[in-house]
Amino acid sequence: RVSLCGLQEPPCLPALPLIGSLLSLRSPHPPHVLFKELQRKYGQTYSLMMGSHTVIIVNQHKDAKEVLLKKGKTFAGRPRTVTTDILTRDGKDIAFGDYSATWRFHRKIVHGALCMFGEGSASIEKIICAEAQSLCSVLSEAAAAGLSLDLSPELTRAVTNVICALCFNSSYRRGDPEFEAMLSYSQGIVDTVAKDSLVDIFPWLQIFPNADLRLLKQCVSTRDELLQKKYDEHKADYSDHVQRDLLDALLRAKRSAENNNTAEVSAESVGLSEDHLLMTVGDIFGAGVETTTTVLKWAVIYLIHHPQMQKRIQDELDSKVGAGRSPQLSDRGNLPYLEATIREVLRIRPVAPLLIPHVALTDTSIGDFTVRKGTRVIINMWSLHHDEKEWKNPELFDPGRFLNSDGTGLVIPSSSYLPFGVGVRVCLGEALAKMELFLFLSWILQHFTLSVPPGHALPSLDGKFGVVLQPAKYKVNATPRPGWERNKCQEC
Ligand code: HEM
Ligand code: PLO
Repeated sequence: RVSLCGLQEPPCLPALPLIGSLLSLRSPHPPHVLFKELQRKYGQTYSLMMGSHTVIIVNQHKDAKEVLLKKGKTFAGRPRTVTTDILTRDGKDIAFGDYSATWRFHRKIVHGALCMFGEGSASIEKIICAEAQSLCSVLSEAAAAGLSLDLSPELTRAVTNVICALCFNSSYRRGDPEFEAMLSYSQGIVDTVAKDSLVDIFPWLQIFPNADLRLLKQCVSTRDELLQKKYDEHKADYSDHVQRDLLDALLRAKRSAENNNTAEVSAESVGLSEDHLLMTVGDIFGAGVETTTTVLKWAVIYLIHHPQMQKRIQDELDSKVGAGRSPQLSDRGNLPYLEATIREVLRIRPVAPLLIPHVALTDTSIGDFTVRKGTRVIINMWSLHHDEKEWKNPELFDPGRFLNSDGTGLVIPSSSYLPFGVGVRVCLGEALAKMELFLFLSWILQHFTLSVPPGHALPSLDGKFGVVLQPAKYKVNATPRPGWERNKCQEC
């Protein structure tokens, strides 16, 4: 079909009334893999119908950059869906909230609060290193007892405590019941939210009993209790003179809007209602926990699969940091192989393989295709990161592709690499996540060699598709490296 301006509509998968293209989407593969495959039949950019919504799938970096960067504001909208509305009280958060003055204001407050932790006694670096140290002592205890470990709860606790410090100025000890409750509700949310499940395609299905929706509502209500408790505590000891964390920064913005309250400008109308504050801090807490933990779990899996790469990182650590001190952020430039490994993990297993859907806010175009206002656009990061024209053997884990020819410096070998997105909706936690990945991995590998427990198969490289691409459970042995046996580690 040719539109008025002469541009064509993108090729569309077969669609039926009501169910849209659902029949063409039946596949044993997860959506990101299926959408990559469908390029062969429909080309790099094509559309499909989800119920009554037109969705364009973008599989190639040139079109992706047009959407995210060149026309970033035009495509900055987010769709309203049944599950994300439950999670975010109808889009009153940053990630799933539509493009608006409220969204921009909340991004600014979060950005400011994260920057506040750049320096000083409570600096992010110090907080992360304290957690890395506590993580290493748990691994050390397990090693001394000859135990294999599911690293997931300990990695999650370490990452959670970093974001807890930034959001709530608090932390969790091992076995804390509130932490255990958080682990369980958050997994329930990851398993059920924003998967383009049937209810999101057919909102009227909500009237029928639906196990996923029931689980989501239950998990969201547990999360809400936790957020409300933190909110009430902060409100009770709030002072205009000290800003301890993100929640204080949000409360300060609310107070200042209330003090300037006029008939037209209330805290409510500029998006500083209690709901908005809770949803913003809920986003940062949720994103802060699930994304970084998932990348660390993938990194450990790939290190176990490739012991020679682990050894190379350890050699680099031994020669550039040595045994007399712990790694710090200023070592980042001196440990290129570790950095290259982190980049490769983010390429081969992107945290959010389909990002969060974008929405066209006006009639516009992508490449030679016309796009109508309201169209949903899915950027398939999986296709970008596994594009055979851009990456040699894309399925192969090879940190070396991010190094220059003599292995001493870092490069980005292709423009088809956007692990944190780009443009107005770019990830708000990119800098924090990179610091955490670097420090946690360097501390772990300075102290331990990770391997699969005897008699166990290597952990699976298949991810479970959801709002984040999670690996399956696995166990590891963390063997202290020579010189880092128990006594020495307790000293550090
Ligand atoms: C959005 C990746 C960690 C907060 C995103 C997006 C991606 C992404 C791909 C979507 C961009 C889009 O829709 O165009 C990652 C990766 C992480 C990570 C790979 C870890 C390695 C974090 C952390 C935080 C965070 C630690 C919190 C401090 C957010 C928020 C958004 C977002 C709030 C929504 C932005 C918006 O819609 O305006 N992230 N993220 N992320 N991320 Fe991250
Ligand atoms: C993770 C489960 C939490 O309980 C709630 C939550 C909040 C924000 C979401 C996050 C979940 C998943 C990862 C998301 C993040 C906002 C931005 C981030 C979607 C659902 C990414 C990678 O885009």
